[in-house]
Order: sequence, then structure tokens, then C-alpha cells
Amino acid sequence: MSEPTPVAIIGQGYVGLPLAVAAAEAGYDVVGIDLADERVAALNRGESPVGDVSDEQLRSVLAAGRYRASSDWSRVRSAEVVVICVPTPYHDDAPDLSYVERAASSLAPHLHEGAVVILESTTYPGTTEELLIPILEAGSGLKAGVELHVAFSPERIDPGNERFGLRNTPKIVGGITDTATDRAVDFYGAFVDVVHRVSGPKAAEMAKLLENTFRHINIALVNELAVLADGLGVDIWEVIDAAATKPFGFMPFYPGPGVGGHCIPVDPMYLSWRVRQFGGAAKFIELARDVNNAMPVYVVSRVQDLLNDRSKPLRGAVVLVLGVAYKADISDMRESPALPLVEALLDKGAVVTYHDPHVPVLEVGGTLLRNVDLTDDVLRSCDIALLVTAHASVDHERVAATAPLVFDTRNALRGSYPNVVRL
Ligand code: SAJ
Repeated sequence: MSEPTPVAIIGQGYVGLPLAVAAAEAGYDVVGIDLADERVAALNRGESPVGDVSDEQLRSVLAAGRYRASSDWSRVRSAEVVVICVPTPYHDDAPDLSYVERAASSLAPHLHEGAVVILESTTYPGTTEELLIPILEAGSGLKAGVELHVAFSPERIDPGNERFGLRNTPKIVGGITDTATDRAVDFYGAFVDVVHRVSGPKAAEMAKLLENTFRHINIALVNELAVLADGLGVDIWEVIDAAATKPFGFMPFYPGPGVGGHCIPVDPMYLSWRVRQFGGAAKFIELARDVNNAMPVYVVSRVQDLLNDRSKPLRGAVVLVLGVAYKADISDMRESPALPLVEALLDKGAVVTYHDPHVPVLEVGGTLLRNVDLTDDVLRSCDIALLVTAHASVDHERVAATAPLVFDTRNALRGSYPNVVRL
């Protein structure tokens, strides 16, 4: 049995840790590098901070001596393959690549000739060649494409997805040379069923942005149609279900109170920013952002109208928000539309309480709210129950049967209840 190939995965979050464990299970000798000492310590105790990796999986690769976490960058020295899985946020209307720059600067001095560096963090086309490689070359003294192999491979981790994981989600790989692509394909091929080669890093960077911009724009389309349908007296949910009977050329998306998460509201803005750099304008992307970002306030206006129809001002009304995480059955609050939505309700003087079994505390604009138990009394005493995120563990039929009025932004209550109004 040949010695296991040493691999370093930079960033042990929702992308890096599943990758590190899958590589270790496939027989690589993996070190997971992370800045956070407490996270490193927890990982080496076999405590997984990531829902998609169980403590048992982690303990198994730790026990097999195939995985260790560390904050010591010199552990990269022995790695044949280094994968960078750090955050790429977007704020102040611009990409924040500081995590990538810091990781590259820290790992570069430890790279040896012949190593492969793969960037997985979602970013604009050109990042690998124009930002990452210069830092790696300067820090290592190695020439990319000759002594150092570099590629981009977009992450496609969908947290909580029971059906699609690393092994059965095709992996796109684009290297700066055929050798770089070959080396990256070989690495992933040990634990991913299908690895799809593209001509270079830019094509791989752009493919990821296309995937998520596609969702961003189509969600905005149905959000806009939902607003129009309400004015036209048409049930948007019935219309989408009808259109979805078309077996070709259509893919259903559903309206909601806005678009959250670390991917869909963020990734397309990387593309839009990059296009603006060349004097262009990604009009579709920016219009879709405006439509999606307007949904929380639109939902508040609908709540206000529903209360008004019952001679109840929003000011002083008790609004029970159901589900605040950015999507169902997870606890992630990043970019959650519930945040601007609750803020708008508070700004209008509503008395807001919320129930979300995954989110114990909610901090909105300086106001701290705590998750309330969904008792009959809580349901009966609110003026309106506002369904923002439909967690499977919440009994929405009981909400409809107990609350005086329900505004359902997710069509969770598909049946018709006299006291339930849908977006
Ligand atoms: N949303 C809608 N209507 C829809 C679909 C989503 O309003 O029809 C909202 C969700 O409520 C959420 C936001 O959009 O607030 C994003 O939802 P998402 O289903 O796109 O979930 P994400 O953000 O976890 O996206 C991830 C992405 N995965 C990666 O980037 C690797 C995305 O590419 C996946 O397609 C998506 O999961 C998925 O399919 O679950």
C-alpha cells in the first residue's frame, strides 16, 4: 500500500470540512487548516460544527489517523494538494476577497514544487489568475504553470441536502494548464463520481455564477409575478403549479418574503461588480436584486392591509412571525429576509414575537427577541401569524386552526382555510 497522499484543506466550514472528511475517507492524509483555535480544538475532539458532517464521521477519520485539524500553516508543507475553501462575502457593494488573500499569503511560503492549489470559494471570473496566482508565486518563489499547478473548482455544497452530497454532485474543474486540470481531476476523482473538465479557471468561476444567478433571477421573476398576480386577483401558486405541468422548457420557482443565504443573494453580485469594472451593466442581475430585496417591505404592506381590513392598525398589533432562518429546516440566518421584515414591522410599531425552533435568539436593529413556544395561547392572542419560513417541524395546520389570521408567504398551508391568506 503506497503512502497516503498528503492534502491540506484551508477553511473548515460548511464547504471545507465535508471536503476534508470525504478526502480522508477516500484515503488521503488530510490536514484541515482553520484560523479559529476553538474550532480546531473542537474538530480534534471529534466535535463537528457542520451539520453535514456527523461527529461519528469525524471521529472515524481522526481515529484512522487520516484527518487532523490545525492552525499551523507549516502543516501545508507536505501537502501535494491544497484546497482553499474560505468565505467570499460581498459588502459595501463590492466583493470581499480578504479571506482568499490572507489564506494565499499564509500558505504560499509552505508550498513545494509540484504542488496543486485549488480555489473553491465562489468568486468573479479572473480571480484565480489575476489575484490568487500572483500571491502564490510571490510567496513561494514557484512559477505557476511550471513548478506550481493551480485550478478553480466551484463548491456545490447544499447544506442540509439529503439527496445530493459531494460524491453524487458533479464537480467542475478548470486548471491554468492541462496538467493542473489533470491533477485536480485525479484528486476529486477519488471521492466524486463525475468530474467535469473545463478549459480554465475563468470558465469554472463563471459556471458557478451562472448556476446561482439563474436561481436569483428566476426567484425574482416569480416574486414580481406574485405582486402583479395579487393586483390582478390571480392565485400565483395555482398558476405556478399549472405551468409546472409542462414537462419541458419550464422549471418552477416559488415566491417568498425575500431571498437569503450565503449563495443566491451574494454570488450574482460578484458577477455584476466585475461587469461594472469594464463599464458594462448586468441589468438583469441588479433588477432581480432590487425585486428580491423589496419583498420584505411588500410583505409588511400586505400584513398592514389585512389588519386594516379588520380595522386593526399595524401599530400595536401583535404579529407572530413563524420561521426566521433563511430557508426551511436549517438555523442559518445569513441574509435572511426575516431580518429586514421584522425590522420593518418594528419600525411601524408592531409588537413582534417569533417562533423558530432552529433560532433561539433574534437580534434586529438593536432589539433582542427570543423564540416563543408555539402554545395555543400564543397563537390565539396574536392579531396575525406571519409565516416567513416553513420549517417541517412546525404544525402549520394547527396554526391555521388556532390563530385568528394567517399570512402565508410560503404556501405551506396549501389547503384553503378561511383565515389564511397566501402571498
Ligand atoms: N427561494 C425562494 N424561492 C425559490 C427558491 C428559493 O424564495 O423558488 C429562497 C429561499 O427561501 C432562500 C433563498 O431563496 O431564502 C436561497 O434558497 P436556495 O434554495 O437557493 O438555497 P441556498 O441559498 O442554500 O442555495 C444553495 C445553492 N448551493 C450552492 O451554491 C452550492 C444553490 O446553488 C442550490 O441550487 C440550492 O442550495 C438548492 O438547490 O437547494
